[in-house]
Amino acid sequence: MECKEKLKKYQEKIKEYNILDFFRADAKRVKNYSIHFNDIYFDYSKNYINKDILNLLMECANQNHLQDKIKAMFTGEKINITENRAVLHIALRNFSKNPIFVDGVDVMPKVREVLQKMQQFVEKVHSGEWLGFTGKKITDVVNIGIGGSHLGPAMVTKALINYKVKGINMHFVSNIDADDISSVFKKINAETTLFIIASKTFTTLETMTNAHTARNWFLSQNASENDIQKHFVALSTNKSACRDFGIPSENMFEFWNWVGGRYSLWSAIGLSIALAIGWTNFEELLHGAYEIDRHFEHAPLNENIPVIYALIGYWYRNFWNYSANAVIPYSNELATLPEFLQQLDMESNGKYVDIDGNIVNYPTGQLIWGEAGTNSQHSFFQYLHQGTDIIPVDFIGFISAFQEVGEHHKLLLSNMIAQSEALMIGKSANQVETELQSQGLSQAQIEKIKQHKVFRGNRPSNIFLLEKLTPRALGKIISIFEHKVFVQGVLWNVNSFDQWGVELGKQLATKVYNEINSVEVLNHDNSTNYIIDMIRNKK
Ligand code: G6Q
Repeated sequence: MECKEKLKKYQEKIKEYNILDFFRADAKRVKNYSIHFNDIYFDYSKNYINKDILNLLMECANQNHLQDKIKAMFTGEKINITENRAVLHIALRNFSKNPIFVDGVDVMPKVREVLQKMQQFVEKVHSGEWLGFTGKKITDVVNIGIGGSHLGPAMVTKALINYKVKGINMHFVSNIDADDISSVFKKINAETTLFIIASKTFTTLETMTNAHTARNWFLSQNASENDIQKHFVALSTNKSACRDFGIPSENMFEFWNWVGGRYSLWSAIGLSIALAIGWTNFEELLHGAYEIDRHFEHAPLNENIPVIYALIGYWYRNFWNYSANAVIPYSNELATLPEFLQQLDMESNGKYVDIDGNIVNYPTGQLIWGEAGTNSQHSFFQYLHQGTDIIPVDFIGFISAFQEVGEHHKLLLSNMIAQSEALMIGKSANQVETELQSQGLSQAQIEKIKQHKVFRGNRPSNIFLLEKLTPRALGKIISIFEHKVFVQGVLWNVNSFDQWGVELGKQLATKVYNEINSVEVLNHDNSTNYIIDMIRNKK
């Protein structure tokens, strides 16, 4: 029998079990279902899993040649088959001396060269050697990019706010809605502002529109064309488009087509991060990711954090039919991590065609969502505790705060621990009854409200606990998620590295835009025609 058949049978068998039964059956469950790796503690004991299930999940991973595929990624094979590209974000943080070849050429010297150029630039800006057109030091950096050229840098910069370099204010513009860039213009001075145009292709409509608006605004502030080179830099794979925009090659930080947009914060796309937190901290971020890369590549599957994490997600998606997964960081700085993960996970694995071009007959991908704790406890946690759907939850916490203020941090962590426990143990009718009796309610009153206060529990969760939210720790967290997405892509047999849904949007908008600006007869469906007409006529 195939592993999938066996897992289906297993699910049938244990679907009425309670996670607590697993704890009762195994006094060492926590030890057996958790991994310590350097400063990361990953507790996956509160799940519907046992050794048999994990073994079957590994069997599925082996059937899909997981280890060969990990090797293929790390050695630069062109695993992104629809774009005929290697997938080498791991090369961007490869601190070993080992070469990595693409088409017979070692990519590492170029990677190091760009990192060095970035470092020199960052240090010049911070030291004041790099000056604006009136001889003033740079105080504001505006990153203009979208999707993969925005979400990672914006998330990391916010997450590491405690490491922020003094005297540099960061701004991120992504939306084509003019309100986004206009609000930034109100806060900056052209003489002391550096614009970073971050776009892998340098053709993305939103980014190029914002970039031209920024350029026009800059020129309207008593600056000349010649001054552009002091205030605009580009992060891209498209040298000629950067030149056409007026950015000379010295101001261009290159990366390569084997860096996927949503995996690009480690590349030149991370320039805004390095400007925000300083070069050493940026390198620390890369080192964190590198540590996990080594772990992912070499640890046995049953001790491998991204692998186990991915297998559990696959188990729920494909055998329990849970289509969503909440990620809740108990850290205000990490509030935008779920947003970043939405792109990473959903753009990578939201695919109904497998790698061989067949329509799949099983679910793939999942709805990733979340928000920082404790805020989310006061919004959607109700749904997690008593909603009709079960949503597995992944908690992320840190033992120490960056700055301890009174009892805040202990209270924050207490909430995380209590939520994870409550999701599992729930609250029985008997407990509710005793509680209500002690409050002096009559039996009739108790019967009326009792059921509303019962929590069935038995809702699974994982906990990631790290020492502190440092650049290195964040690098590790992101890398765990990247590799988890990879493993799930292997299990689903999809290409996790293309994004035709995004490309579709890029094409469609241009066509509609041209039609809005013309009087030609429209050939869409009636709903689309009518709305285009309304915009044309502004009514
Ligand atoms: C990411 C996607 C997508 C991309 C943006 C921006 O993996 O490809 O989100 O990052 O569309 O693209 P550019 O960097 O080319 O402007």
